[in-house]
Amino acid sequence: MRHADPQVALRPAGTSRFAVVVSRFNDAITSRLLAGARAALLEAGAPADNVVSLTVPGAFELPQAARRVAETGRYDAVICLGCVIRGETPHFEYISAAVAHGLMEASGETGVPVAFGVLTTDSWEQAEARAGDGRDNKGFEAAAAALEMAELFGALRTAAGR
Ligand code: INI
Repeated sequence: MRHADPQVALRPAGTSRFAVVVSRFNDAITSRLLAGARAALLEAGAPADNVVSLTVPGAFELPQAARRVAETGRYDAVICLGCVIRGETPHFEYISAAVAHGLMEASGETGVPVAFGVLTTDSWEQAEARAGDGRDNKGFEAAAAALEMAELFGALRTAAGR
């Protein structure tokens, strides 16, 4: 099943700054998501100095870090990357739900867009399939969403005279 339209152009990064928060748990997958996110930001013209990446132990820690990063006011969007696999933990439902809700809250409470690049799959194979080289890499998709949201929020600030 395809989720991304590879024909859709990335929004230009402009002068926006991005923080990528990456979970170390299932690093073989999340490092691939980070590569996808970096590829998207690079393709969108983001200078290397405008992209920082930070690591956290597991997906559960992503919302905590995303919130603190957003609160610094230094970033126009935060991209969160992680991988939770159902077969590997009885905590799957708890972690997945906590991460999804937590990232939404972090965005809502800070006013900074937070992109959800967290795989929640039934198997390692499904995770690998979403972390490949193409534009349907979930990290690439999350970065594409962050680019669009950073641009949108910037336009809204300008319209509001801020
Ligand atoms: N964290 C993940 O990112 N993915 C997982 O699949 C996972 N499993 O399987 O448990 C996982 N657990 C760690 C969790 O995110 C926290 O780091 C840990 O509970 C400490 O707070």
